[in-house]
Amino acid sequence: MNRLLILGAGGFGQMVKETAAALGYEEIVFLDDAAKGSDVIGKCCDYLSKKEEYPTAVAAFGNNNTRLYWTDKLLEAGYQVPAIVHPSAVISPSAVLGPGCFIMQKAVVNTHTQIGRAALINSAAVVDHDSVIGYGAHVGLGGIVKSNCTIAPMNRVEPGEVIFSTRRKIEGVDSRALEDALYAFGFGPQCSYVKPFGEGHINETYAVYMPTKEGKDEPFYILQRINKNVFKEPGQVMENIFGVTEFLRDVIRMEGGDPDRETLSYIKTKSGDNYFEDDEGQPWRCSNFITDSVCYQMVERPEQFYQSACSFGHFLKQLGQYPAKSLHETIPNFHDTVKRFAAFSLALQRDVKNRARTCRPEIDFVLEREKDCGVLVSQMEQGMLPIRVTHNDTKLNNILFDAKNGNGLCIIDLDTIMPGLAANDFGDSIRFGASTAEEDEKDLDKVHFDIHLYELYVKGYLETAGDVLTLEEKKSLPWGARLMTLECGIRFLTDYLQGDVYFKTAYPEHNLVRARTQFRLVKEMEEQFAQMNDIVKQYDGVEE
Ligand code: ADP
Ligand code: GN1
Ligand code: MG
Repeated sequence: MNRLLILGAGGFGQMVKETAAALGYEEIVFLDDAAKGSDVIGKCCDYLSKKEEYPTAVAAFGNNNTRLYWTDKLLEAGYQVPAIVHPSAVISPSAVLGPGCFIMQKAVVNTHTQIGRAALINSAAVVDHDSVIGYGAHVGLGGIVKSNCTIAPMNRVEPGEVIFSTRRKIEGVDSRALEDALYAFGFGPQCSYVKPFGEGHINETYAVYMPTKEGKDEPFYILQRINKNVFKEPGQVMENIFGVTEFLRDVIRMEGGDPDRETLSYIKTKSGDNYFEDDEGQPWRCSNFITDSVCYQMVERPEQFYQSACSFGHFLKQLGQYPAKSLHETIPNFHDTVKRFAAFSLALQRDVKNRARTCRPEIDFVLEREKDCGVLVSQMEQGMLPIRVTHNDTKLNNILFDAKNGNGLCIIDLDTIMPGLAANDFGDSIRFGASTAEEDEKDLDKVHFDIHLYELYVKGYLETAGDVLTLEEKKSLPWGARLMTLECGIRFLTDYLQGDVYFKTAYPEHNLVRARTQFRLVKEMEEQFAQMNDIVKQYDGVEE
């Protein structure tokens, strides 16, 4: 016979008895210290002696401490202690119910919830999805525990009370703003941990790790705080990025590629915005993490540089039909080298950190090249060079390579997509990638312009984009390399003079060290300029 022993014959005990009867228990008896009646067969302390006759028992006390205490005693004694669920309650099959818990009439226990042992979910209460009710806790009559909440063990939710989502502590989160951003994109309840990622000079980048079905943690998203000092209008940056990436998805699909891996997919906040603004007014955005990809700080094998040329050449073509007029200028005059020179002159004149005396040779290097700064700007102003949709920050670490086959996979860091010159995109890649050392190498003897890498890049770029570039544009490429390198050096030196207000730095001379490597490369490009021009001629596809 199906028998149940109930400890506690008070009001709640009687409710449990009725529930047990509805569940099909045929003989239901009580142990109680005070109550009398034909169905009370002893005191609670007699429980050990009843096990053989009644191997199934629960502790039905309204008081949390008493209910938990006796539930644990029954479990210790080896009783079967079931969860008692009223037939009118609605329980998700994915909910996990602990021993000796009670789910009363018309209660709702939603998906992926956990109800601890001896917890009580009273009549008409609701526990929404992904919430956890600790052992011995009580959700009172009609109480509502919203999704993703945790009710601590032994706590009480009052009748009719509504509990709003509580936040978990996420490992790696060291600021309120980062936590707010994670929750704004909806990752808070699941996220395993976050950690700083990448080596960009501008934004603050984090990889967001989530649990997989196999129980491992993997990076699923890239969360970035956009540098508002650099990008004054983050809304415009994100409008550009959403526009371009959504356009690219269609192009990639038409090419037969994989739109989820060959371009970034940006994710909106839970309230549908392109980015999240934290309490301090700082903008955060989020994209998918491209798995099985590699990012290089320096060319490791020449083939990689050829691949990067093909990727950037292809990118230029993919955006050939993008409505350039719809793009916002996210950093005004970004590659106007003449204006960059003017900004440098002003910083030098002000010399707010008294640093000019520490970098005289570098200052002279720039001053001697004032005229060069105007070469491409004037060609553009004369209409000799077409304005295209360009990336404007084409360094090697703004491409992800496919870890499996080594091919260029996805162009990232789309903040500076703006109307611009192909020569600048070409040139910025050369500046960074055709160097024998990293951008901040202190030993200048290690820093050289590698003309073989340059040739590989010319080859890849013209093989992919050569059919859309005009002859004048092709001829402008070597100047692009010289001027992007000079301009970047000028920008590093300007920032050094201004006290490191723009680029991230790791030590006080970091920007000066960077400027020096750029000027070393410029000097070597100047020495080999005739050869640089010849190489472009060799691949420009024009019959002599
Ligand atoms: P910054 O403007 O600071 O350079 P980036 O957008 O280039 O910021 O990101 C910094 C680094 O983070 C990149 O160089 C790359 O290593 C990594 N990264 C960025 N986005 C992704 C992504 N979606 N998937 C994988 N790695 C990424
Ligand atoms: C910055 O964001 P990141 O690190 O990819 C900079 C580029 C410079 C580069 C020098 C928006 O690129 O213009 O060429 O550092 N980006 C911006 O390494 O200023
Ligand atoms: Mg970058």
